[in-house]
Amino acid sequence: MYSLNENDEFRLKKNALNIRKNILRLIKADRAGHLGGALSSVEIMTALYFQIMKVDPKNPKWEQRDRFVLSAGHKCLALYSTLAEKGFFDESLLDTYGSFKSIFPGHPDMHKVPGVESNTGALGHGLSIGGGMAMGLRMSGLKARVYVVLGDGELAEGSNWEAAAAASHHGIDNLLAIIDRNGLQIGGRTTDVMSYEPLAERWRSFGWNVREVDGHNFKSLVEAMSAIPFEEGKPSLIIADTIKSKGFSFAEDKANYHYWKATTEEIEQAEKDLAEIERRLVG
Ligand SMILES: Cc1ncc(C[n+]2csc(CCOP(=O)(O)OP(=O)(O)O)c2C)c(N)n1
Ligand SMILES: [Mg+2]
Repeated sequence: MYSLNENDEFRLKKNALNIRKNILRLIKADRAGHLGGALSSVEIMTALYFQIMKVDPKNPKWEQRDRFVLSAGHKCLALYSTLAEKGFFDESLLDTYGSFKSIFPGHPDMHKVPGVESNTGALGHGLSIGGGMAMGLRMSGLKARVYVVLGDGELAEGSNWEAAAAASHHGIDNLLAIIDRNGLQIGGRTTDVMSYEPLAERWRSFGWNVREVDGHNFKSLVEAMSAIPFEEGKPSLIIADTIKSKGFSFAEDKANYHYWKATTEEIEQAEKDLAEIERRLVG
């Protein structure tokens, strides 16, 4: 079993802080964006890009790379911020977000942003895309893996369940799906709007091997992510329990920060919150 050492955990926490800073930088550029689901997925994205996935920022199309699909495409502020932190493009480009010639649309575009593997944004498609990629890699004899991040509200799209059945039927065990279970979707609690709980049992009944972890804890995330396939011949699923808008004190666990039109006061508070995280991390 893989265990994350303290140096690596510290390094990942610094990456996550920088990614949250990048998210705020994007928001400052356009004064608006999908905040909550981006912030809840930061540790998931950090663990993937800075500990688990084999990618080369200088050669984004490297054939043997692992693939990442952000099925919940509205979380793209987290993806752009992570790709910037990883070095896929210059961080200063983030300041163009929202302007006419920016390479960063409101949902990911593989033709514009280096490192983005698939266009997403219409919820419910990423798992089919990722499952197909994983099958293709297997057929080509490549050892690479595919990682797909889903939102918990997104599961209301029925196409996810077709993809889940297909991945199990085809025994796609180079596929890891991660559900960012922040408990909220666009208009309220996921369990009120459209509940798919109990999630773990449902996915197991679809033939997946499932683990539930604290989605803000690097030790738990990395331990689970590095153990795939959890079972040979089966697709793997991590249900990551998270807090929507994690890190911005005024917005945590509130549905109305799903999409944020930032006020000057809130931006100042977000800056203070990040400075406090930094103070606690590095003193
Ligand atoms: C097919 C489709 N229907 C509706 C939407 C509008 N929409 C964008 S985000 C969202 C809620 C998603 O909730 P969740 O998956 O839990 O995302 P998170 O909490 O991580 O932001 C909805 C309904 C969409 N993007 N695509
Ligand atoms: Mg959600």
